Amino acid sequence: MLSKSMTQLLNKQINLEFYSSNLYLQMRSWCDANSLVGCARFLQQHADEEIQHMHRLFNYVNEAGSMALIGAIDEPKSDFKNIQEVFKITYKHECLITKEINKLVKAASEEADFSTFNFLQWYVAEQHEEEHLFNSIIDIIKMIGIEGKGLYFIDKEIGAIADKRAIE
Ligand code: OFO
Repeated sequence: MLSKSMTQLLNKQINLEFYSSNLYLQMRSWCDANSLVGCARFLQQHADEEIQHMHRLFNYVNEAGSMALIGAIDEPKSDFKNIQEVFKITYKHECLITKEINKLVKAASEEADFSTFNFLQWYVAEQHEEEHLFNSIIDIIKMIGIEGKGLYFIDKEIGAIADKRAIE
């Protein structure tokens, strides 16, 4: 059985995962509008993953005897300077998610709610991967550069990352 405060915290995280999905979906739209098909593929894939993260939490809250609640979801940013800014924002956003997951883990530990503590370990591992993934994309963009044909090669590289992840 979840405590009232733990239920509220997990519901807040459900909302944040929804927001993450919408943010990446909106970025996908920006990439489509700017003919960056590889980046669009990657961001769509990531938007779908965030929905899976949301469902995992949603099911856990309901299975644990509480009720998952969907609140209002903030409107995501839709205008970006360039692809570098898009991925800088994704990295910053994932760092924020990590902080939120850590707060949840801390709260579960303080309440001695070991079921939730155990459930959250999947998110701890996932955040480590997410930060690494987005940080490595920022490095790729920096290395290739967005000038001239750079954008074409960046798009190809990021599309290839999406394709590789799709078959893993
Ligand atoms: Fe990209 O992170 Fe969800 O949890």
